[in-house]
Amino acid sequence: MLKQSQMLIPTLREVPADAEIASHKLLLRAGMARQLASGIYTYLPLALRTLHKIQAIVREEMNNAGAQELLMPAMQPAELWHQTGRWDVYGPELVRLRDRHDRSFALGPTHEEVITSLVRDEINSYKKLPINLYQIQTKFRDEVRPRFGLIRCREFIMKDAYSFDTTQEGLDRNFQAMYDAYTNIFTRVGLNFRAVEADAGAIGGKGTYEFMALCDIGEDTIAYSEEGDFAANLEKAEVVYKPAAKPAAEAAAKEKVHTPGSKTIDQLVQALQVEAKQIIKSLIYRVDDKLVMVLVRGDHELNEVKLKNMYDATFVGLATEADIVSVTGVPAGFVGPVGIDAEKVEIVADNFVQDVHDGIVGANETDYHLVHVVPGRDFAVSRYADLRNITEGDECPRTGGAIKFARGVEVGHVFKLGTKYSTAMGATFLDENGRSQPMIMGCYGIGVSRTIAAVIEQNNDENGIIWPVAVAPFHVHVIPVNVKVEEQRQISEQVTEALQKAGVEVLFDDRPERAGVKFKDADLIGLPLRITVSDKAAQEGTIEVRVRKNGETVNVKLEDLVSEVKAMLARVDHTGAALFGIE
Ligand code: 9G3
Repeated sequence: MLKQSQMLIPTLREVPADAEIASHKLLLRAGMARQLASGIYTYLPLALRTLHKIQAIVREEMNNAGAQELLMPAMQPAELWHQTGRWDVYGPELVRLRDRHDRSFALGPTHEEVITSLVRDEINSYKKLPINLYQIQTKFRDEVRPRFGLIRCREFIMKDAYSFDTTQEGLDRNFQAMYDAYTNIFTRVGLNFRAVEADAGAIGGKGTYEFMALCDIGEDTIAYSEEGDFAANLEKAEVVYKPAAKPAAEAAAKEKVHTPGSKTIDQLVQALQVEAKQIIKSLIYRVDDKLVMVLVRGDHELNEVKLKNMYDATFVGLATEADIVSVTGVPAGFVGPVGIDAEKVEIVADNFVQDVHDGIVGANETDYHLVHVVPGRDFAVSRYADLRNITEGDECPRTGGAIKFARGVEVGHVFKLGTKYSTAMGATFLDENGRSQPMIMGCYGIGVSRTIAAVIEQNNDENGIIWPVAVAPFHVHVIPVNVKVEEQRQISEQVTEALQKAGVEVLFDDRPERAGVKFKDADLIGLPLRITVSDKAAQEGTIEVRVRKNGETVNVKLEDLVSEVKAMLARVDHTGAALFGIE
C-alpha cells in the first residue's frame, strides 16, 4: 500500500474565491478534486476511493432489489431523440456533436431513449418482464451556470435505472423496491435525507419522490413534518384547509378609504393599522391565453405550480401592467375583485380567503381601497382551491404535526414514467392473449458524484471534513510525530500492517513534515480515526487514538490496538457500526 509521501493528495491552505460552499472548498483543500474547466472535475485518488465506496453500496442495494447492471454508451444517435421528439425540446443544455460522417449525436444527459430502444429490440414477450436495468455512468448536461463544485457539474456520474413492467401494479412494485433501495443506500452512506413527495395534487398517486440531502446550501425548500415521515417540495406541498367558524355578526357595509401610495401589503398594514391576514391580495395572472384574478390572503404566498395544475395549463405568469389596467382600470397595487366583470376575467381564490370576514381589497381606483369587504357578499369567487405555499407552522397534511422548512440538495429521484417512452419508441410486449401492449416504465436516478459533495456538506467543521466511516477514503490515519525517529517509524509501519491485515484501511503519513502540519492535514482530510505514534510508543507501549468526529482521545496499549480501533470505528457513527459492529 502506498504511503502518503508517495500519494497525490495536494492539500491547500487557501482556495479560489469562486469556491463558495464548504464542500467545494474542502474538495479542493483536502486534495480530493481539481477543476479542469467550469463544471468539469478530476477526481484525485482520495475522492475516487470515496466514489468507489458509494458506488459499491449503490450496486449492492440495486442488485438486492433485483436490478441488473449494464453499461450504455455516452454517444447517442440523434435519431433516438427524434423518435421521442426530445431532440428539439432541449436547448443548449444537450451536448450535441457530429461524427466524421457528419451524423448527429448527443452526449447522454440521461438514457431513456437508449434503454428503451435496447429493450424494444431485445424483449417482446410478457414472459421476459418485469426487468430492471441500471448503469453507473458519466452524464453530460451543459448547465448554463455550473456551481458549488461537484453539486452542479456539466459532466457528472449518475446511477440511472429503468424498469419495464406489463402492469401498473408491476410498476408500483418496482417503484417501491427502488424507494426502499434508495432509503438503504442513503442511510448506509450516512446522509441525513428525506424522501420528498414531488407530485402536486397526485396525493396517493405517488408519481415521484425526490431524495433530498438536508443542507442549507440546497436550492430546494422542503416542507416536512416533525412527526412521521411526511416531506414535500415547497411548490408541491398541499395545505390542509378547515373552514373557520363564521363570525357572530356580519361586517358593516363595505366602505371606500383613501390610501394614497399604499401599494404593498406592508404599506397598507401601516396605513390602516390592520393585520396582513385581513387583506386580500388580488393578483392578475395570464394562464395560457386567458387572464385570471387570483385572490390570496395578505400573509400568504401564491403557489404558481398549484395554479398551473388547477388549470392544467402549459403557461402561467403574472399579467403585464397593460393587461392589469385593461381588466381593472388601475395599475397593480389598487386592484380588487369588487365590481370586476366575471365575463372578462375569472376570479379564483385560495381556500383561506373565504374566512376573511372583514377584509380589505383594492378599490380598482388609484389610491383607494375598500374595507369591511366580505367574500360572497361583496364579490363572487368562481372557484376556491389550495393555491398557496405551505408555511412553517401549518398543519402537516399527513400527521397533523407542525410543518417545518429545510433546504436540500436532490441526490436521488424516482419516477413513474408510464408508457411515454415505450409508446414513442414502440417498446411493446405480447401479453398472454397475444395482444401487443406498451411496456410500463419507471426510471430511477442517483447523483453519485453529487452525493460525495452532499456528504461533505453535512459532515465538516472549521478544520475540515468529518467522513462517515462507510465512505471515508481510508478508515485510519497513522502519523508518527517524528518520522526520523527510527522506533516511531518502525512502530508506525507495524501498526499499519497489523490494521491492514485486520481489514482496516490505513493512510500512513510518512512525510518528513512537522507534527503540526501533519495534524492539520489529517483534520482536513477527515478520516474517522487518527493514530499518533510518539516516543511513548517505544517507552510505554501505548499510542494515542483520536476520533475526528468528536475529538475523543484514548491511549491504547499496542497489543490491544487492532481490536480497540475496530471497536472505535464501530462506535463513531451508524455507518461504522454497520461495517465494524458485527464481530
Ligand atoms: C436532457 C437534458 C437534461 C435533462 C434531461 C434530458 C433532466 C432529462 C430528467 C431525467 C429523468 C430521469 C433517468 C434517471 C433519473 C432522472 N435533465 N432530465 O430527461 F436532454 Cl440536456 O433525467 N432520467
